[in-house]
Amino acid sequence: MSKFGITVIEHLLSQQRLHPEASGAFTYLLSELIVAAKIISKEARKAGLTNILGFTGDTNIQGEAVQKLDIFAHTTIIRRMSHLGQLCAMVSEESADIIKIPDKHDKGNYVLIFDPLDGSSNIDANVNIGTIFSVHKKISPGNEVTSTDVLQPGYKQVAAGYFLYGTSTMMVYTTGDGLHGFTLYPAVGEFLLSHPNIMIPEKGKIFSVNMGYSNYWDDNVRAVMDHFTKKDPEQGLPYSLRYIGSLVADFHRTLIYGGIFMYPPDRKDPKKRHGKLRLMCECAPLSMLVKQAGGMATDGETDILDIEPDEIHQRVPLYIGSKKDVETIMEILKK
Ligand code: FBP
Repeated sequence: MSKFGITVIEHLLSQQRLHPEASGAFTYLLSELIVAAKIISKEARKAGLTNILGFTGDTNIQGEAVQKLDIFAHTTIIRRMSHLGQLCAMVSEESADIIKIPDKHDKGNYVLIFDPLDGSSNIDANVNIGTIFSVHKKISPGNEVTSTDVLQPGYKQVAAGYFLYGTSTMMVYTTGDGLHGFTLYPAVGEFLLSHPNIMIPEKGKIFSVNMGYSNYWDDNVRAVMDHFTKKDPEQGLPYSLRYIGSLVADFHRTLIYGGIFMYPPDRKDPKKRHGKLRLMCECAPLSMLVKQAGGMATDGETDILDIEPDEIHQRVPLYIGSKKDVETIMEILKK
């Protein structure tokens, strides 16, 4: 039977066999996260028909108005993952602090970090949205979880991925052995392998950024945009501009077609002086994925995976995508 079409669980088990020391705990953890994503996908698909569109009226730790589907996704993941006995803690974009595992449940050696619903500003307009996740191993001794277990640099992730709720529902993940994409086959309710060993083109033709902030950028950032919009057919310039405004969707397109996605720092909002996107639940997991696909990710100076987090909701600038395009950006930003 061809490789196409195996289920994600079969794939996880084949990945597990690559690690004879593996206990199966990680496979169990991801298989439950997949169930949570199927529930979120089902709810998102009928969003226009049920009372799940719009805002809850609350504001989250980021100062953003919370969408009903945000909270549905957040509570669904916590409910499914808390009782597994594989986690010692969780971090959600929607929670101010580390989410401890209730005492009534067994605890494990993994930390799950997630953005339950990325692109929430697009929910009501029926535009692609997603869930992003990152998994770390507990490093401190004893049962109690400490901030050192959570505040780990991206290169220490044992797995990362996202679910994309779009024309089809997809799962893209890595455990460090290549990057693989699966498509949910609604008729059987299974994620089937559709994109094995994803590799991003070395150089692209598309750049993705919210040009609406250009008046708030530093000159070196504007120089980057001048580069991608200048007329130079020999260099394949100008690039085409695409921007959905859902990180998962913009990243997925960049992964498949190549090119570059950027969220530079800007002076429009003091909170975004260091960019808008969250290091731990958005930038680090996507950076692990793009690296597995032969691409690169930087904050303009440092590889995103080498940044030591100071706090769980830390924001960083993000330049992610095809290797040659990221290298070009770092050259320009250095000037
Ligand atoms: P959340 O929806 O998880 O808060 O993510 C932030 C986000 O919506 C990203 O998905 C997207 O890339 C970015 O913000 C869009 O920001 P802006 O509207 O400033 O361009």
